[in-house]
Amino acid sequence: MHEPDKNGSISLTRYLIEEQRADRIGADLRLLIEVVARACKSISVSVGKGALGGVLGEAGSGNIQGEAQKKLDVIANDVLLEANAWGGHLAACASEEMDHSMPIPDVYPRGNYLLLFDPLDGSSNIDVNVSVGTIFSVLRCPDGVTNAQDEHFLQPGTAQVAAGYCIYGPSTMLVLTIGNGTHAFTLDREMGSFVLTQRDMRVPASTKEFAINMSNQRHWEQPMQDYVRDLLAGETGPRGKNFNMRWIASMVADVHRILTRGGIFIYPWDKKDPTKVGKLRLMYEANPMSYLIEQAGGASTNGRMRMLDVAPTQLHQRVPVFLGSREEVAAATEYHLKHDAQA
Ligand code: P6P
Repeated sequence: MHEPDKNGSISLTRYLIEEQRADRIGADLRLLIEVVARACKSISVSVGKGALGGVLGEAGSGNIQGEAQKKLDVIANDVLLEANAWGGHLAACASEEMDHSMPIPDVYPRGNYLLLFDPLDGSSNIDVNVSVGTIFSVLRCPDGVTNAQDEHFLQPGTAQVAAGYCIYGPSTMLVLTIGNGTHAFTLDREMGSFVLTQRDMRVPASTKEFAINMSNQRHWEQPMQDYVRDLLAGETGPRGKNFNMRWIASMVADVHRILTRGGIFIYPWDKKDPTKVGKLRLMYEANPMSYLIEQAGGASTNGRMRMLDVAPTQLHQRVPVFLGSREEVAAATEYHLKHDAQA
């Protein structure tokens, strides 16, 4: 049991050591999570400087997603790569900002884990001073693989051994699961350590709040149109209750709200670009967020099946995302399954 320090707080380090003592994680995974947390502290400092740090605006480069990179996208990516290169816990890294995965340089010892991350999700919000975040996912490197390549990362979300995000908002918070609940740690800037502030976060089973970018409505498939039509009909419609809407356009911020007070977050398939099966990426956005949500009692699907069961085929593949309060996710998914059954 995690007993507080004399000042009543439990640091991330102490939490992880006690999870190790309980045989829920090994020393290598504990140390890997500590390295990622330290990198997030460094990113938080850069994000926090804003215009004073000369880190805003475009980097003048693009990524494999076809997106213009912000300076902070590149800075955050470099911080995570540098912090993990010499740590000795990783076999390889994969990032939204890199075309392919990258083995740990030969000059350093390699570990048994694969780290995937979106170094700065929602970076389009930085220039307007809205919360952004780092999302990460940890997989085991397959036995016998000494030089991990992209295909070794293609494991379903159920294979994750840890997942989390760091949200750079009014406070910097690390939200983490190692498969034993979802817990939030707030950065104590004076001490420079993450302190446990929300143990065992729980997503309320039902909700009256949805997070969707409504401007895409005309591009959605029919079951999604029907589902949102019924949400908007409120208590006079088939759902029998009124809904509120929130859309921050920063997945980390929207998911953090849902982990804190419930809701449903949806980024569905749309026909704006039929070649893209949704906007969000499976391996380093949907899967880690789905693991956190499920560990907090919520649910996550791609509109038809459990997200964590989706079998990946490409490192940067996209997926429709329906996650949050489990009763609402079930309702939204049912619209899609019923539509398919009638097709
Ligand atoms: P839209 C940010 O660019 C992001 O990847 C997620 O963080 C966010 O939920 C989504 O895209 C916002 O997309 O189309 O509303 O700008």
